[in-house]
Amino acid sequence: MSCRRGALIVLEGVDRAGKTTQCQKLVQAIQQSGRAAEIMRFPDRTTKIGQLISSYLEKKSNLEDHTVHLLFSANRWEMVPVMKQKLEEGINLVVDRYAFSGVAFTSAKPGFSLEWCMNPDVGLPKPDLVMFLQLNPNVAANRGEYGNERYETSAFQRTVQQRFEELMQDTSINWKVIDAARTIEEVHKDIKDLSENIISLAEEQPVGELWR
Ligand code: Z5A
Repeated sequence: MSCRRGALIVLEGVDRAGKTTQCQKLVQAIQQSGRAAEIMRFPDRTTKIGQLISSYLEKKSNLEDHTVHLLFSANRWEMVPVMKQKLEEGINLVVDRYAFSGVAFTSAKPGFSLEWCMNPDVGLPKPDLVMFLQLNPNVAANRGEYGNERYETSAFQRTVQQRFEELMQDTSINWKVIDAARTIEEVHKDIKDLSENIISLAEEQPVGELWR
């Protein structure tokens, strides 16, 4: 019997919504249920492209806005062979930010349309489920100060949130909005329940292509 494929599950959200915390808890929960699961995150700062991005985010270097957008996309494309192989092997991938962050952050800059920003990511492996961790900026503020990286200002993050809301109008994507203002365990329970359903459904279907 051929191996059933893994599900591609993405967590998105604004700064400090709890994406990393929840990705780690979800991977543990899937593994405890006896299935394979791994975490991935974008940007993946370990590759050469990822190091260029990391230096830009840390404000150690400047890059032209179109250029850095394409680098974020290239950083996803360079991981596609690995992602496809893992999914085919039956490993469930839990991904901390994906193309939706790419579009939301660049299109929050002046002069960038959603359409232009989406184009480089057309055809990436399509997530079976995208959970958006919704968090009011005032609640996020109680989780500590913004860091020193580029984009970590409240005005920019508000525009990013609006762009995410526009992206969530797209019914070709399986979006689920999660109230991230609750306790870590309450948020985790919702994420785990939604993921369990999608893991069973995804087993029966081929991996789709994003925005195609
Ligand atoms: N970016 C881009 O421009 N283009 C792209 O294509 C991509 C990304 C993919 C990468 O940041 C930056 O790159 C990001 C988008 C841009 N810029 N910004 N802003 P990153 O991925 O390296 O880091 P991050 O995604 O910004 O991390 P984060 O948003 O700051 O954190 P988070 O993952 O959402 O949250 P967390 O680390 O799990 O939790 C934050 C704190 O809150 C921590 O102390 C937790 O213990 C606490 N926490 C978590 N959950 C709760 C609950 N439920 N209650 C109370 N406290 C909680």
